[in-house]
Amino acid sequence: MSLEAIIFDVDGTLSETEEVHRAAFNRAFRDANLSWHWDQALYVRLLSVTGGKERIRHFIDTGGIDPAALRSLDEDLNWAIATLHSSKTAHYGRLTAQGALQLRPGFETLLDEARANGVRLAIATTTSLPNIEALLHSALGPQGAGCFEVIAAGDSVARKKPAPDIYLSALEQLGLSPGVCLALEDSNNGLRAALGAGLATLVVRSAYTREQDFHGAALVLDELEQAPRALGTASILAALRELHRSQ
Ligand code: XBP
Ligand code: MG
Repeated sequence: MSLEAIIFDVDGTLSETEEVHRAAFNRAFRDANLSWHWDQALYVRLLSVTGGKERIRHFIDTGGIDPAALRSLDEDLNWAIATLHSSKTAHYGRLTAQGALQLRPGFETLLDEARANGVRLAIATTTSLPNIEALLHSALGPQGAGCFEVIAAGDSVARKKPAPDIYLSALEQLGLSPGVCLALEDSNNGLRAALGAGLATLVVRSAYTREQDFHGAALVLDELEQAPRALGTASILAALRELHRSQ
């Protein structure tokens, strides 16, 4: 079966976004007069929980804060977390609009090659749609989001990665079986989600996931642009076709 579609993770895969997410979380906490500050050492642990709202809740539930700070939040904790997360998303959009992010090496080339050769493109991500649109607009221009035929994102499914739900949603919207697709991921959570949906997966390690376990990946690279050399092909798309064929 030939490769008909490529399904991309966003954060850490398309772009090294997590430092901008981390800055956005900290600005939202500051705006809410919370003394919370997520440094890199803490954030690498918190990233084991996918989803920004779920991550904030995990931080609260695992005792990361003093009870006084909790009392400063709305009595409806879920409402308070949702409000904090909306503020964070607004900060992320502003930081991204200021040019804080670009695509990782090789990704824009792959998008161009895929579109020129009729390979369909989709996104399956835990992050929220405004964040995706902000990233793609900043990195690819006003037509950026239009590159992708399907964008399966965030709260559109009941269970976030490592559950396979978001990849199953992308496959359903594409109308394709996993056997004619390839997933690109950067994290153990994302890899497990893609494998759970039956997708062969290429992993490109990212800054926050470099030490994670990628057992089950079809191939693990430090950068996508290494794929042609790793697979003996002339282009990145040809490398992904070869990787898909060999699975
Ligand atoms: C990564 C995530 C997201 C981001 C933060 O998603 O788990 O939660 O860290 O974005 P993926 P939100 O790797 O699947 O793209 O605050 O919008 O969740
Ligand atoms: Mg990711």
